[in-house]
Amino acid sequence: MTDFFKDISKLEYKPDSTDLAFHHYNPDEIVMGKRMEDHLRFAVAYWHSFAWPGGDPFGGQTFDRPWFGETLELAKLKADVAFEMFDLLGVPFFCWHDADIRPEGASFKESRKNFETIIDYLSEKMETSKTQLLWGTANMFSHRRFMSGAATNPDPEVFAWSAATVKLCLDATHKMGGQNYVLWGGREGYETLLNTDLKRERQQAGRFLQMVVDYKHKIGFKGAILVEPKPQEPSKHQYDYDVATVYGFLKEFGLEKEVQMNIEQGHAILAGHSFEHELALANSLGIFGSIDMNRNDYQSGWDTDQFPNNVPEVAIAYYEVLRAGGFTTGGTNFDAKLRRQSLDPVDLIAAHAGGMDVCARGLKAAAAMIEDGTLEALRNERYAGWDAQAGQSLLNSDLESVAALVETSNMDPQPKSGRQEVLENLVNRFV
Ligand code: XUL
Ligand code: CO
Repeated sequence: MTDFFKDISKLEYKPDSTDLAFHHYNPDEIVMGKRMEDHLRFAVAYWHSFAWPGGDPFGGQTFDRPWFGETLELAKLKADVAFEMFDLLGVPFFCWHDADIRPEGASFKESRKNFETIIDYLSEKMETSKTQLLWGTANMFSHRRFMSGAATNPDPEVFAWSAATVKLCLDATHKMGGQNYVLWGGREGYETLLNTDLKRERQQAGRFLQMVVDYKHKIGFKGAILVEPKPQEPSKHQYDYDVATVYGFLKEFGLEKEVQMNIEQGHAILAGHSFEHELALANSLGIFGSIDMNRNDYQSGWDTDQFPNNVPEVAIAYYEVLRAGGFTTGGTNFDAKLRRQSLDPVDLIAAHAGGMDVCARGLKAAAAMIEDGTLEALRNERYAGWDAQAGQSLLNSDLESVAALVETSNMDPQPKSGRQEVLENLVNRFV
């Protein structure tokens, strides 16, 4: 045991207490026939909670963690503290980037050896812990070698380095029994079109993703390959802009049956969408996978990665998750970080506990809306004409026949209310 969380004890569900506890998240509570824990499938993101030093564009490190530094010994201390936090929170999952968990070496080989040492260390911890791996991923955006992209880099050697990195991370994810592998291309995009061959870069990205999918099958990794869309930041423009753009990309390279989406709340907002829009679209395209839960500051326009605290927004998001049939390999990863003034160990615990409570409230509200059924009934009623014989035969007809039908049947369509305010009032009863 380290003494990092020395004054904090394991969190329990105590709805009426004012202690540091869960007030809404009750893992064993049954929601729509399933334990709440199995619905939400919470994961802690290693990078924000244990690797991020608290910097922003105007200031450097604010956190003073005893494990900061690039040695194997410190990486092990970081892992010890991480698993202590997982245990305090009782979370079923965590997620990592290679760079979060291991010290960078002087060469690829040295970094690989460091990585493998830490993967063994984490795997050992997982043997006696409830917390397992939701997904692994490669950080191919922080080191300067990736400044012009990873798979989309103008330099083929960076493409090769990136391929070697993903192979390593996919191997480790597979070995640890990870349930998914994520690709987020923070620098797979451009800063200026003036120096960018957009066509070539997209082809490189397509080939790269094909290689990842081929390798997944070769090693027998049964988890999902997930792409995480984001429109910009750090790049001015990112190729994986949003769900619709990524779907077009997957279709172009014949990968739409192989790859699903990891959808992040803050990224949806940056793309000018709502979280629920991205979730509903992915579901309708058959590519919904997992979520990164957080929230952006609606005024600043950055990806601020704050812990969620808006229950109505989260409820509508889980409503779409439930409509998609819930998570299979996916889960709720807190891709969220403390504010840089939140210096104390207790802030890390409170942030996650609060986020878990907000998600629990959202899930319960979403389940109540599904169980009530009025929303779905009203939606279905709106489209009832398409379920009737006349509507169905229109879809099997042709332009000329449909045109003739309009006159022969004296068609006279009557506008009907969309009932938006009624529906919003209805949702308000549940959140
Ligand atoms: C960055 C982001 C990443 C991915 C994993 O905005 O969301 O942390 O989730 O690389
Ligand atoms: Co994310």
